[in-house]
Amino acid sequence: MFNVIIMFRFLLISISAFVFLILHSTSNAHEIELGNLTIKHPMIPIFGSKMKTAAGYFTIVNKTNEADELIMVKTNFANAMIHKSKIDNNGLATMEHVEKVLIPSNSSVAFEQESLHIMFTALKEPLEEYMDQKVTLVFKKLGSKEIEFQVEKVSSKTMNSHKDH
Ligand SMILES: [Cu+2]
Repeated sequence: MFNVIIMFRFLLISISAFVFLILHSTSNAHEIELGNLTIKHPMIPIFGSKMKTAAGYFTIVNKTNEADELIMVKTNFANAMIHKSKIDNNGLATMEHVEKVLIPSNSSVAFEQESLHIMFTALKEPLEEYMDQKVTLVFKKLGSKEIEFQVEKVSSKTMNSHKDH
């Protein structure tokens, strides 16, 4: 009888953990429809309160038969530009400024770690978790679109590519 109670408790805990996971992942996976393009999960990871720079990540999905281009990024809270990380011949991680990013038809482009990202420098004030930040993405065809980026605390172990710049 005692065992049954323990099992029942265990089952309840598992179910609530499962429900929590589902709720959590849906709230993380926010998508913004911009007509021809969809922006998936725009986010800025933060590692602490002393960051002088930050990076923005998201995925742009283009389900149409027409390509577009991301030609500029703007924000009030920092200087923003498009960067691409790469590994140089000496095996060191570097990054370069990218003028524009082609969003081909019927495909998606991921801004993610060790790849494309929005580089934020000269932050006007520290980024804080849950204080979402507005970023304007300027597309050649679609025009200017203001997006809310979720500021999310992450451990430097899971995302350390931007600790050093
Ligand atoms: Cu960068």
